[in-house]
Amino acid sequence: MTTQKSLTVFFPAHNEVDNIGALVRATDETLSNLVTDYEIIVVNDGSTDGTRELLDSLVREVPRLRPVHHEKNKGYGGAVRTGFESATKELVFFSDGDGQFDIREIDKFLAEIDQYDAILGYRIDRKDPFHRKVFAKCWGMLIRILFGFRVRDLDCAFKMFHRSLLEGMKLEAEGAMVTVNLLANLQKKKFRYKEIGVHHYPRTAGVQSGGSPKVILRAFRELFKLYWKIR
Ligand SMILES: Nc1nc2c(ncn2[C@@H]2O[C@H](COP(=O)(O)OP(=O)(O)O)[C@@H](O)[C@H]2O)c(=O)[nH]1
Ligand SMILES: [Mg+2]
Repeated sequence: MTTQKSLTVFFPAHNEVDNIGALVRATDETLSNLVTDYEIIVVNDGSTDGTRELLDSLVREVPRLRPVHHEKNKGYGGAVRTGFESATKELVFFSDGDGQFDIREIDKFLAEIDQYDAILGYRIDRKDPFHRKVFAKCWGMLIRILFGFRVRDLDCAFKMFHRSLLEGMKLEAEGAMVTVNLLANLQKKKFRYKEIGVHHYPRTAGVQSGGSPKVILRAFRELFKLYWKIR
């Protein structure tokens, strides 16, 4: 059923040439059956694998696609910020550009968003290496201790917000810490949210970087930098 909602969907993407085309097409097909007004933004974060060229040519086939390019790689947080800043519709949703989620599950989020400020996904059965799941548990506990809030799956890249909620919000994290930055800010505003389970699939192409030492170290650096500012 199509609703009158207006929706921006965005995906951060760094070197996702083998994933992003199928994801954009699936998103366009899904949204065309769900909402009357939408845009699909892909934030290409300085990819060097042809993601940029692919997106620029895909616009002819998917006119609702709006690629936004970073000349240089900024990191996940920088790309998420660009996504929020580029969004123009009333609702904003983001997921990953690697195809590890099923975009069709967005229908459950659209059905509930009118009653909440945000809908946050959690991965029902996370398809990641064991050490990543252990790390995520510890990270979640640390955030709970430092910031006093707990969500079921902090880094689940399947979240929807009313854009009005985000206006004027400053996100400073350049890395994976951006999710905590965002949720801590919203927590201060006492936002009302619901958590909904979504399925998660193994990566079938491209390289996973979410658990790399570089990403983890940066998250810790930004955690301590931001702790005093955002708690
Ligand atoms: N903007 C940006 N996105 C990245 C970067 N590294 C990974 N990504 C994107 O972030 C998403 C999640 O990355 P991934 O490596 O799969 O992490 P994981 O799912 O947490 O293991 C994917 O859409 C990637 O394309 C980066 O340096 N910058
Ligand atoms: Mg991934």
